[in-house]
Amino acid sequence: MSQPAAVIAAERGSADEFTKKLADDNLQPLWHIMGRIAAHSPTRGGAPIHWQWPLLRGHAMKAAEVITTEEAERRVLVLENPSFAGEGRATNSLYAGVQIILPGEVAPSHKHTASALRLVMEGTGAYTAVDGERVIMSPGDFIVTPSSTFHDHGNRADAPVLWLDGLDVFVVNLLNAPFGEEHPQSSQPITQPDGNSLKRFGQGLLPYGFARQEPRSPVFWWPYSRTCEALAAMRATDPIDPSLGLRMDFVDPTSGRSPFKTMTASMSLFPAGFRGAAYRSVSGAVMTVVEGQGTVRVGDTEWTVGKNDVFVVPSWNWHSFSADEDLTIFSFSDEVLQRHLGFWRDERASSPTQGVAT
Ligand code: 1HN
Repeated sequence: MSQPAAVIAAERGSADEFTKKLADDNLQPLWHIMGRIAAHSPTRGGAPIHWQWPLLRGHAMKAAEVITTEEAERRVLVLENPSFAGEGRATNSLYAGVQIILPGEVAPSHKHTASALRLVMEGTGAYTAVDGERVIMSPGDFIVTPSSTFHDHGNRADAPVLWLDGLDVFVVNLLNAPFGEEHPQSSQPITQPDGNSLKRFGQGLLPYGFARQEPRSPVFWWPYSRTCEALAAMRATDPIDPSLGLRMDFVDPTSGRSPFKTMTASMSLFPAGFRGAAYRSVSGAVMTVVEGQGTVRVGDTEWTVGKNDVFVVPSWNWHSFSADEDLTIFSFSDEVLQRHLGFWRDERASSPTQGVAT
């Protein structure tokens, strides 16, 4: 039998009072927050967002006029998802930024728990030094800085160098595990020939007695020329995935696994004429166009994307790619971490229009 409105209101009032009393004692009724803390599907991946390269590059060049790398420590424009205003997140779990370093500059050496990746966007001849070794950067190169390794950057060329940074800082912060330290010298001492680790550990050979230092990848540079060769070989022989095109994941050649425990990075080629089927996974991703131009659809948003544009495909958002010319896209996400935890899932559209707003 239904109760009179006055009785319901009185009960509601005493329930509100009860909730307030609980809060005073640092208690919460689970029935008020359960939907929020244990949702039935992902809702907090942030918004789909697209930054065009001319805008990013223009702001980065301006930043280079207003602050030095020494002052800034790292001169980076953080790609912030508007759903996480003020938090510096690109997705719920990933950090992304565009870094610029001018000729003659040094970004001083430091180390931190967070792992970092770089994808070179413009300019040749800057370097990243990791653990006593430098790699010389060229566009399209993929470079990693493993957790807690000293790293610094410098530009010995005659033009600015810009790259995309990706870090797992929000995973580290979630677990409240950040530690960091400046190196006593702004450029760490170099003890190895440039690019030596790729030669020693990246050829399907290992020095006799090699012992892995988990979780550190001994290779930290994947030159774009090699990535292109791998993709071209894949294109010649392999079927093209209807959603993912031709995708190669970057791996530590000594383990066959992602160079990080937290982030998966990949390079995908969508051959000219590709019309991708909709796809979604629980790992939100940050992507950038390395070569070509195409169309990306995320839910009911569609972007024309060109070289060095950066965009975010949030977790569990249906998305698809089309390419009128060969389109090469770099992507990073938390896929490897979610797979390890047993959380990972993906879904493919069962009809060509699924996930596409009408
Ligand atoms: C960092 O160390 C770099 O080394 C770039 O280039 C961006 C963002 C947050 C924390 C550390 C770099 C970073 C960062």
